[in-house]
Amino acid sequence: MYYQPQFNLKTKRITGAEALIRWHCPERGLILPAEFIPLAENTSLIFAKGNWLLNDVCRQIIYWQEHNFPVIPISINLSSKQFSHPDLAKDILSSLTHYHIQPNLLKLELTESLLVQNIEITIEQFKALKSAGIGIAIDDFGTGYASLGYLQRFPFDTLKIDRCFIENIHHNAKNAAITNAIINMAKQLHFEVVAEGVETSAERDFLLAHGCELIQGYLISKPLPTKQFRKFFYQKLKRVLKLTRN
Ligand code: G
Ligand code: MN
Repeated sequence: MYYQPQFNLKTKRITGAEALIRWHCPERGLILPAEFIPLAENTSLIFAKGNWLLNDVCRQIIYWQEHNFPVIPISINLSSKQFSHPDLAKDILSSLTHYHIQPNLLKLELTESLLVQNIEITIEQFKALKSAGIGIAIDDFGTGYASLGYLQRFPFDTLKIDRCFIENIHHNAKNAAITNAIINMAKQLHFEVVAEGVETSAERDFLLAHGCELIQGYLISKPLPTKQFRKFFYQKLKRVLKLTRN
């Protein structure tokens, strides 16, 4: 598992992280989830993987807690098979109970294309997860086939703007218009809004000027293995403490 920080541009602090699975294949090197998750989904492997991933993240949260490291909410991405599984809410809640983890330390990310399938079955499960205190984010917002009606019916807390709209936002008038509309809508609906795939300081400055304080992307950091992630966290924290002292 790798962890990519989410960063608040106003407070200059890391406010969370997204857990991202990576496969180091002895023959082919690093393989990204876009390639191996669809393969796993076509077999029943994904159920095993989904539970492994959740439990691995839980163990990591516990490890950080036990070692007095700052604990921040961790987001995980749900796959389509996991999403439509009738025991989804039960399995997630029982993992949290098993590891004694506060539900507000976990966030679930769902892509729009997941929502379009099985909406009626899953809406109840997500209401249960949300009322337990787990955060729910809509991922890659703007690229799938979901209608705005999903925003009204589904219990989201966070909206993540897809990186295709963030790219070159300071030069691309269409991207700027779409992103501004998403930011404004998210604010009025009282969702937290996160810009994904921020790669340049010009993109960052544009987002901050237009009211989007939370960002994720290579400008802040690539996804990191756990030890490097923690090191990075402390480096950022040191910098904030220095700034506030001066
Ligand atoms: O769909 P989702 O947002 O979960 O995708 C996360 C993926 O995006 C990860 O594989 C991660 O490595 C990649 N990613 C994260 N930040 C950036 C970025 O700034 N630029 C690009 N091109 N990819 C990114
Ligand atoms: Mn995601």
